[in-house]
Amino acid sequence: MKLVSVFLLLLAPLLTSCWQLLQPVDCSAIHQQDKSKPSGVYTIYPAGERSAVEVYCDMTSEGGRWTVIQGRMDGSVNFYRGWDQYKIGFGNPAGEYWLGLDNIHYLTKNRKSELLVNMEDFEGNKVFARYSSFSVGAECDGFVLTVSGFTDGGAGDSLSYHNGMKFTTFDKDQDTWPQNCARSFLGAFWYKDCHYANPNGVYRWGADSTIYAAGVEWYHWKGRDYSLKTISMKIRPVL
Ligand SMILES: [Ca+2]
Repeated sequence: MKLVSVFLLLLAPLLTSCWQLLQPVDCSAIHQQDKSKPSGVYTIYPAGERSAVEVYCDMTSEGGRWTVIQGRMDGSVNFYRGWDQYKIGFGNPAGEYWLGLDNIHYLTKNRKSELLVNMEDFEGNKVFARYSSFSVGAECDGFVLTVSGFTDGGAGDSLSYHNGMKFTTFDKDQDTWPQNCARSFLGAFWYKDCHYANPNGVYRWGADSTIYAAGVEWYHWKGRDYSLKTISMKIRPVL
């Protein structure tokens, strides 16, 4: 009996490293294991062995290793959802989805992470915005966004304005505006008073001013009434 215990103890570090190989925490870990892995849908474990979740890994943009936390591309998924949905995540990792605030928190809480936001308009123009530091706090503090270190890839900086804000959904108002920004701009985000970026807004097909500033927007690139064709937010640990 004793011998078995000692044996297991000796084995423990080996088992732990095996689990890390079998249960990668993010797309960066998958890339580190095998640098030939292509972009696509993979299972990651942001918070231990019971936290399996499917995500899209971008293994090519700007050196790859990116875990996609948010993606819009065709309007196939309804993003006008409440707090519980934004907390746990929703959608399809092969298409449009939101990874979930809990998962984003786990992925960024103990590791310095960077953020890349890729976007495209309906004319085929592609730009990006990059931030050298990105993290999301715990639910008990309102999932506060911390973002800094902007680099311009043609998109302009529409996210630094949201730094330090809590997350707001139509059923949980944590913005600084008298009304609820999520209800007025039909999305869910780290709204302030209210937004320069509305990536979770209503999917529309390009220029559309039917409802002011409610589209999938990145103000510093396309203004208030242009809804983007695609936008994806992706993170990776800074090595
Ligand atoms: Ca408010």
